[in-house]
Amino acid sequence: MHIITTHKNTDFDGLASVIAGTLLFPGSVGVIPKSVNANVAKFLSTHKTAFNIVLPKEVNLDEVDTLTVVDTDQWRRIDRLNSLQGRQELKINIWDHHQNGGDIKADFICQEPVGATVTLLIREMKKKGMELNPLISTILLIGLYEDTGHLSFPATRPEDAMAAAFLLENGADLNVAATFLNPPYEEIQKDVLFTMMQDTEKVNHNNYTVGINILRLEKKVPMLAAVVTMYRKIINADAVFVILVNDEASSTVIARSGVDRIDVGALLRQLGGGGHPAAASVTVKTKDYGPEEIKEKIIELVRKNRQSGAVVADLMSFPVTFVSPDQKMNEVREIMQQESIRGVLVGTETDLQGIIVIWDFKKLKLDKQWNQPVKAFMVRDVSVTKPDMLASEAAQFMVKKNIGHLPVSHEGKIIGIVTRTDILNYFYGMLPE
Ligand SMILES: [Mn+2]
Repeated sequence: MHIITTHKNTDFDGLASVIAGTLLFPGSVGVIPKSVNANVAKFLSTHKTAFNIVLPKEVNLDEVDTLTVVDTDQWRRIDRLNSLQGRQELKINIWDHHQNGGDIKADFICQEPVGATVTLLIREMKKKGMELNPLISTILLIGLYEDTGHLSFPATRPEDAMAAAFLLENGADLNVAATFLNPPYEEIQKDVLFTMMQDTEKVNHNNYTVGINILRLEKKVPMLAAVVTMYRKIINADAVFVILVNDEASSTVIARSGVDRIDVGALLRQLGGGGHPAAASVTVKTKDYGPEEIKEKIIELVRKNRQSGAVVADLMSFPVTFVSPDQKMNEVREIMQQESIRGVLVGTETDLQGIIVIWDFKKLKLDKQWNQPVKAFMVRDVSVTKPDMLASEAAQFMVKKNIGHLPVSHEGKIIGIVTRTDILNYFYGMLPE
């Protein structure tokens, strides 16, 4: 018997991947954990019979000879199948898009950093030339959209979009998908959102804002993760961490990020959790850390977070062209034309006196002014940066100051210059060789 299962607290990507697996591998049975997310439970309550899926307790584990695990690679995340661990002659397959390095040792692994696990299974379906009915296409699309934020999360890959196209071609129903993806907010969710907004503590660090919140709820709130996503947008934070006190024994942290530089998955992994750069969670036992300690820990992690992003030294141009303050304007213009640059620095590496950029030429109204020295037209108040400043921060600084050239100073010497072109190249991933 071949069973296909996924992680506990099953989300739509997990469910969709199991269902895709049962179609790809004829004769297999999907095993859905007892605990599933609230919106998945709602979906299953009306759709369960349409699929070849059962609960773990309905499986006779003695008959299992093949185990396929989707959307996780960790034993502790799957439900009640632990007795299979270490069984001789059990064939194990993994299909996953997480990069956690889990402890399930598999005979076959398809693990790639796409936006949703179901994308990897859809690739296989396309290869086999399978056609899907609208119901199957719709549930697979819900999984794909949930994990990629409707193809908008930074982890989304081109193949996710092509998988979505395949599902739409096969009749996926966007109206049905929307009902499950955007459940209506009810009074209970609004109350929680309001409570979170009132108690937010904001931490500013390295030009980004992080909201942190300890939440004690009297009863379980469905769709809390969706509320946290909305909460981040409403308080306009780059990332949020909501510490939900479950009971005396444990708390669960739900984190959301809207920027590349704060990878909440990486941050929460340091507390034993997991997830993606944009969405992650962890459950912490109170005997390890109480809610207040978790908060301190998160603030510490946020302050230590030095995202691996490029720094100014990685993208600056050098060597830098300097002209003397007495150089005539027509000579300066010629130098800029020859070198195809839009600005030059005035002075020397160790004595920066000013900058002149192509826009400053507009100050020259009369022909004879082209014979005057550059010092008469240059801008004297020049902002400089350091080589270890984050590229994204340099970009923000240049936008704020409305400047196109930012000289880079190291130990009293100008060693390079960052231009708008350098910044654009960086943000579009076109770093020079
Ligand atoms: Mn997933």
